[in-house]
Amino acid sequence: MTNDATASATTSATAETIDGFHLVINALKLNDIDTIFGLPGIPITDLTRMAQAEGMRVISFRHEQHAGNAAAAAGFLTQKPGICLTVSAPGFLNGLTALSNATVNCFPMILISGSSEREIVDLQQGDYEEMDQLAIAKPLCKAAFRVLHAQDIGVGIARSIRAALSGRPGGVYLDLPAKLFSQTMERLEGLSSLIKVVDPAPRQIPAPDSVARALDLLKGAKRPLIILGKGAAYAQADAAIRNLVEKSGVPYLPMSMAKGLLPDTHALSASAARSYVLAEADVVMLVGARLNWLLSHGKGKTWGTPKQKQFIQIDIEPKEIDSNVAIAAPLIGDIGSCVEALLGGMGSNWAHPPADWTKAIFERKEKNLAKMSATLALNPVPMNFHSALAVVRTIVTDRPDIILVNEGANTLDFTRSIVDMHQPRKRLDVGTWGIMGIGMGFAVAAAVTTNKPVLAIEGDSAFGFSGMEVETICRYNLPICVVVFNNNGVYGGMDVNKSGGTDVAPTVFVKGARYDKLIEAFGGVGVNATTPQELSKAIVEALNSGRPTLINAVIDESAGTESGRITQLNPQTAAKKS
Ligand code: ADP
Ligand code: TZD
Repeated sequence: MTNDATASATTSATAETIDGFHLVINALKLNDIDTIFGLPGIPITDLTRMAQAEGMRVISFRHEQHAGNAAAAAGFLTQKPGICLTVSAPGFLNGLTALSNATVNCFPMILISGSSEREIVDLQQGDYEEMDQLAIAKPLCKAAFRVLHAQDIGVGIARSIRAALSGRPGGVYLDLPAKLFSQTMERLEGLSSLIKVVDPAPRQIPAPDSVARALDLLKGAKRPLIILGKGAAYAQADAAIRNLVEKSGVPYLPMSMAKGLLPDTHALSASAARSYVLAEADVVMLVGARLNWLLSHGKGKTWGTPKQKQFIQIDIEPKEIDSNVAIAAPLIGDIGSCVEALLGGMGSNWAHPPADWTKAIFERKEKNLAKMSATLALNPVPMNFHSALAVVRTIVTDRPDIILVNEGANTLDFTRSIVDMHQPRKRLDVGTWGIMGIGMGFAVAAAVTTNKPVLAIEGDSAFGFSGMEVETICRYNLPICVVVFNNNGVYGGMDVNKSGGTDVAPTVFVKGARYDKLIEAFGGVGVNATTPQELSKAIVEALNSGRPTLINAVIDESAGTESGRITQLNPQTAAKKS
């Protein structure tokens, strides 16, 4: 629809009055929100123009899901809710996947959607893009609000910010019907109705007896383990967390997005002995990590069950406790406060875990790392995941400030295990759902919010979900280098059509596709890389120049496995096992 297009942003306000558009913009700015990720159209086109005119950064996407993903990643990186702005019904629905995903990941974001007229929607009289958006959003996010009157805009935005950030962070939906934007109020009265949210994520200090209980359990452990999750990365309590690990001397495992919270090369990292420590640990302290499918629900073979295990869990959400197995020592509070309290309670001569535990871990680590080095040193033709990722690993070690975005199946699993991270919050990936399509949205948010170079390592299928956003990357000239691991399909390109028909198998794509050509259409740099040397040269050049780049990395189409490391979740495999 183009009939709302006006050459410049018009406003219903006068010198003495202020309109709904400007109340929204002022309310966001008052709360230090300076960026909107969105996609214009009725009824929010003018809002995007006016926000830009008022000095906000407005990043326009090609599809709302990616704008929403960008808002979610911005929320995770900055501890401020990322804003995604969409049009009504279809635009809202396109943004909704990102809103739900943000909520599942505990990332703070606000999806603001324009909506049709309440009177028509409620009588279902068929308005333009009619939908009862508030009702649909409610079960999929942490909170949902609608504002009908200009004088309530301040409250609506304040409540949205507070709901997104306080307690367990998450997604919030804010419904702004079209008629709201042109409502006017007396200017001073309007401005004074806006709220600057005070202390939106208040510290939550753990109860002293919970701290003592946790320390008692940890002290008695023979084979303790700390697991750091993305909640720990979000909390920005990096120094305290490092202190806790080092002062306790307890080996730790970072979950995917907690990698780099301590450098992956840290002596106490147990990543290279993951199976061993999960099976053998007797006391496990979870720091901002849920015992969900990513940790095999805290039970079964992975955990060496039926061996006795006890858990300490630090989380801001009390309802998380006992979600899968009994938690012997829950520690409810914000991670910074909980970790500081533990450090305080440990005193100055806390005994490190028994040496036979740390020694056994160290030996397994050394063996596994040597095995991995040998695999990484091979140079097969065509490249496989390992030879391509050996290059990425070296580059990320040389440039630890790079933000790595990562999605795919094999591309995800191999990158996570091969590429060491050295700084906190430098790895963004498919998160709790294992969702494809976060790639370009997360990359844009990372570049926009941090001004650091971004390297997106993408499976060819994964890239396809958000690939059109390379135009967005070029349009804003963002320092993003996308590497598509092109193995001709979903998981690989070897599948055959068992009917013998002419259609290719459902997982197979056009063979030998040249993804690098896509970005050239928009003035970016495209490179086809068939060897580790070509790949390395192209990534280094992209990072040095800061120019939007897409590298088509040609990977052996037989190198991957079905579903990467989660093959066991495929129904047929699961059925065979049970
Ligand atoms: P991972 O996938 O890395 O294992 P999860 O997303 O499962 O991590 O877990 C993150 C946990 O962190 C959630 O249970 C969430 O409630 C918690 N969390 C998020 N922010 C904080 C915080 N500031 N303080 C305490 N807990 C937090
Ligand atoms: N759709 C969505 C939104 N999320 C998903 N996770 C999937 C579908 C299913 N899926 C995966 O779990 S991984 C994947 C899909 C389609 C793509 C794997 O292929 P790839 O990576 O090319 O991205 P590899 O490296 O070839 O395995």
